[in-house]
Amino acid sequence: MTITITAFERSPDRGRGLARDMRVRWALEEAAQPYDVRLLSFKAMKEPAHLALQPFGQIPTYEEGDLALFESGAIILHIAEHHPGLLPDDKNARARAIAWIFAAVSTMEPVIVDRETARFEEGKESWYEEHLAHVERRIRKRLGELSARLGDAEWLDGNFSAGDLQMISVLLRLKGSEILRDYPNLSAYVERGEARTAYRRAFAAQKAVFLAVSAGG
Ligand SMILES: N[C@@H](CCC(=O)N[C@@H](CS)C(=O)NCC(=O)O)C(=O)O
Repeated sequence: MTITITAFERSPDRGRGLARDMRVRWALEEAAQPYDVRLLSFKAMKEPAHLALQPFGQIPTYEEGDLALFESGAIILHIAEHHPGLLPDDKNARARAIAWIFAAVSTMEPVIVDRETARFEEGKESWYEEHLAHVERRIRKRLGELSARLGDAEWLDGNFSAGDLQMISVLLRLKGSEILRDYPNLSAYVERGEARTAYRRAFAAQKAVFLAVSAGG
């Protein structure tokens, strides 16, 4: 059955791999599943046809036969549950890997995204710098906790799993910032994720969309 995902026609991150279709592409590459991509303009994302798939008018979505899914965490869990390689066979280890998918999107991502929201929406306010200091303190708290848990391990819990995939995807939003550099084990963890063949294939596919659109003007 053909898998179709949605992605930005013109990604605001200019092909830096931050748009959330990247996680889904990465999971599909890890699972060696071919997929089609439907590119959407910002206008199309808010129209009824897409809202029927994604009630918040966002990407990514995932369609396969009569299944339509939204939320990157749910999509990644679905892919991981239906293809080998992204979740351990042992029941308890599997449950823990799933917990890391949730930790990435519900504990780590909100504080990290807050920093981007503050920059875009409040960057010109007189109180922005002070506010940013609070936002960054909250990020550092979570990074410190995650760093302590990861320690010297290669991945969060045994072998690479969908939990690592989602966590690294979230941490990548801090790539290049000194906040992440202050946690060398987390920086190295992110780099290990980026070095995976599946990640590189997914990144190249997403970047190709940006390059094609740029070349077309
Ligand atoms: N929690 C959602 C977030 C989806 C999301 O924020 N998508 C962004 C792109 S990465 C988007 O579509 N932004 C455009 C908008 O919200 O209008 C998920 O993980 O799938």
